[in-house]
Amino acid sequence: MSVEFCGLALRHPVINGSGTFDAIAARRAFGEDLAASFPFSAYVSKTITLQPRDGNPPPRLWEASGGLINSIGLPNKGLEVYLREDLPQLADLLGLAADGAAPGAVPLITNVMGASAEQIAELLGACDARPEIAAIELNVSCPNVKTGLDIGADPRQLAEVLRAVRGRTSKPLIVKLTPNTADVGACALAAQEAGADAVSLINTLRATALSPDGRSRPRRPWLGGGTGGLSGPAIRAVALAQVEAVAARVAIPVVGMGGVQNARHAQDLIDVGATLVAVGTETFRDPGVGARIAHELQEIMVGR
Ligand code: RRO
Repeated sequence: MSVEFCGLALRHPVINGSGTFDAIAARRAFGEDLAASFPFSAYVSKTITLQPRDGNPPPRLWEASGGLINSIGLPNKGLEVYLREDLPQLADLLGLAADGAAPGAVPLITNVMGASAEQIAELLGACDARPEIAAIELNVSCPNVKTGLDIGADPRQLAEVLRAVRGRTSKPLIVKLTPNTADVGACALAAQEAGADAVSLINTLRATALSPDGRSRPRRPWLGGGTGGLSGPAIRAVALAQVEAVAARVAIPVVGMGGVQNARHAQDLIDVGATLVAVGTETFRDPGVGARIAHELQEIMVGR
């Protein structure tokens, strides 16, 4: 079940989707058992920005048919506090030595997002200096401050930004693609050509929900942030199609995700070319789902 990913030796191919599993909060809730048998083979942090952010006003969640619309809005403590306060706790929880060495430990992948190449360069440079961080995942679903368009939705803009920042880190760089684009394969190829070591997908699909009070006119958006992103089983078939399209276009490893609830769903993503599978929304229902899926995947592989 072990798998090599961007130079990292992972125990199995199941990791978490960024923003869906807060390991520090989970340790408080579930105790030391979590550290003793961490459910994922690598841990992906929630998205960190340069400055602290409060996130969107409530409501932030809408339960859709077979899925969840979130409009969380990137609440986080900002880079400085993440590095000072969260990183030591994560290193302890994941079993990382002070120099980042991780024999038997769970490698840490820090997810970052910036609204310009300058911001992203600063985030990458700061993460590069920390041995606890094994790899960096760059979330490119953020609107460009100048154009207002998502950086990752346009292959040319994505390549331009990546070329400008790539030199700021020698750690593996995973680009988390947005599914809200005309040609996700072209975006993945642009990322590869601009120096990405891997791509991950899919992030959530742009979605909205109207207030259930049908009498209000005009009908109001339910989510405090206006629109949100759809995740969960409702997007699984879209994820499978996009992961297949991307894996056919690039030579770098692909992390597939979107609506994975069991090993069959994970195996589907692997069969269309994913090296790793990430589990997101399902972890809200079952925080131990990563270990369960890894175990079930092993049974499928033995039976093949
Ligand atoms: O914080 C969010 O609202 C959020 C982010 Br950064 C993301 O990448 N995907 C998502 O569904 N929500």
